[in-house]
Amino acid sequence: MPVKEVLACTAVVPLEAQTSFATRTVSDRHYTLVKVRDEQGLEGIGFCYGGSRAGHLSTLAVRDLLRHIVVGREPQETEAVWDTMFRESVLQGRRGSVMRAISAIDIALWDLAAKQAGLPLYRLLGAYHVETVPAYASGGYYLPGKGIEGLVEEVTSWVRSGFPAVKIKVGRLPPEEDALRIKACREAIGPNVQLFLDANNAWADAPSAIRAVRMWEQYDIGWIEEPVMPDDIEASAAVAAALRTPVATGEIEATRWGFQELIAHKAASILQTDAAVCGGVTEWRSIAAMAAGHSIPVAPHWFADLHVHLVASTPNAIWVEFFTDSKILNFMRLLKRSVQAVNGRLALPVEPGLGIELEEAAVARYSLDGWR
Ligand code: SMN
Ligand code: MG
Repeated sequence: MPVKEVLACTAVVPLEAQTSFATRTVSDRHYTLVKVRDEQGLEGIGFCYGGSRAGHLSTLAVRDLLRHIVVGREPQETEAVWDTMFRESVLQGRRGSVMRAISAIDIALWDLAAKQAGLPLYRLLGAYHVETVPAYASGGYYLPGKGIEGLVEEVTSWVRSGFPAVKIKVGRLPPEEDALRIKACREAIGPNVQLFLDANNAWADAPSAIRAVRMWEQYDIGWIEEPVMPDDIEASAAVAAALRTPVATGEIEATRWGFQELIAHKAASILQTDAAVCGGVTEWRSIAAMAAGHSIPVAPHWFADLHVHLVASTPNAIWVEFFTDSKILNFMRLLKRSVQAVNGRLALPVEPGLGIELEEAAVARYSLDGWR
């Protein structure tokens, strides 16, 4: 059943409180939403994150650059549609906002294909996990007045609800001060819960990153995430070679060619490929398979409602990243329901497709210029 209509919308969703990580302070989040509708009115939903300014760049790419390629195609023709979208946008795109737009369309096509098949997406892709998938709890942001006490409260609440691993932000403070936050977390969660650290590209060079992380290694760190800028592949490799702590990266990286570079340079031990950034479900699966051939695990970035399906259908995918706090990651405010944690794992949806439904009233409230 071919696609009759493709619509896109920009939603600008304010945060209840300003929140910070190493390199930014954020007060609202922009999302591009995509609907692909077939001739019977069945709808696939796709989405991507557009940061906190000009999120409509991806929406514009869907409407003016890519839509004409999708209309009239069957949603099962994901490889062909992807290839055409990539080739046709090669001057404007290849990564960034245009690749996020390609990702959102590809996600919507997979959602529709799975709905047409009457299967949850992970079952259409090939289930590896059933019922639940492994997840870690993520957050640990810098908020005004939060302090070490607030941080400890946050991570211990995750451990109490059963998560076997937790992640906090680092790199905004001098390493000696972050050391106090990390030490407090390790003491609070005990020796048997993994502790991941996310630096969000905090350091300008490898020596600064190595110096900071060495100070923290005594607290048994599961990984250090994005120590340097995404294109500083050699610096990431230098950090990875120097530290006992594994390096995880890739949440802003795109396409098989981008990830091939990371792998070839041994820049990371864990790839955090985000299907809403890298080129959609189609490209995510190519990247995960390439990583598997190098014995590299994948731990996709955020968007748990999407990545539960990809982790559930990929043997070398090890975690879904789960945010418990919608004050910080507010995408779930646009949804009727969101994936649920059960004893520290995530329950796989039973509905056909991704199993998500938009809360249209919320979308309308936050929309910049409606569905067009
Ligand atoms: C993050 C960045 C942007 C959106 C959500 C989450 C963060 C993470 O880098 O990996 O937790
Ligand atoms: Mg991150």
